Amino acid sequence: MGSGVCGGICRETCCRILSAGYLDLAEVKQKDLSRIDKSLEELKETVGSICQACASRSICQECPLGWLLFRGSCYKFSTTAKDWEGARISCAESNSHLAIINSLEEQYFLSNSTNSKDSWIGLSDKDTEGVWQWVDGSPLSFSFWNTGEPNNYMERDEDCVQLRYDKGWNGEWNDSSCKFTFLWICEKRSLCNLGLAG
Ligand SMILES: [Ca+2]
Ligand SMILES: [Ca+2]
Ligand SMILES: [Ca+2]
Repeated sequence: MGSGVCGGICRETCCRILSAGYLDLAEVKQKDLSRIDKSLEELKETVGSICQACASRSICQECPLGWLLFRGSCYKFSTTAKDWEGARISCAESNSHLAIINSLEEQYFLSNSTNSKDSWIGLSDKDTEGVWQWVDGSPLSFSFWNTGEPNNYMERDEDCVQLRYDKGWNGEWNDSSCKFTFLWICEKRSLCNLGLAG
């Protein structure tokens, strides 16, 4: 508080004004700080309870109503039959895709959940005969063909894959004509597992 700040005001008055101002500011700052502290505490509590809820999985509905949860994916089993392309479109309309089966666990879960009804999955060789591709463009790594499949049976053009159940089959894969109508299985990522592969 040199003469530059105090200008023409006498030094004592200037000091009083300045220190009063400083005290006011300090008080405001203290109030703000405690308000920020309080907000911070509340935020910590909120984050804590969100984390707890996440851990106990109660924070969000993992799958929409009517979808079954298995290892980070939600599955819907249709109740009507369509050809493969119709089934593919139906899944897309509910923001999902025809089931992509990546493991034996997923195969068993799905084949046990269809009520033994033949069901389309998202595998076809309709683009290039003999090159099997999932609907997301990924190539075939895991497979569960029945013995002798895929076979383009009776030299028919069998380009789409179903889980089959008649005549002693138990959900093994069969290439079938894409024009036949079957039930189908849609898959999408669970809401609580957005980071996991679908
Ligand atoms: Ca899958
Ligand atoms: Ca074929
Ligand atoms: Ca076949």
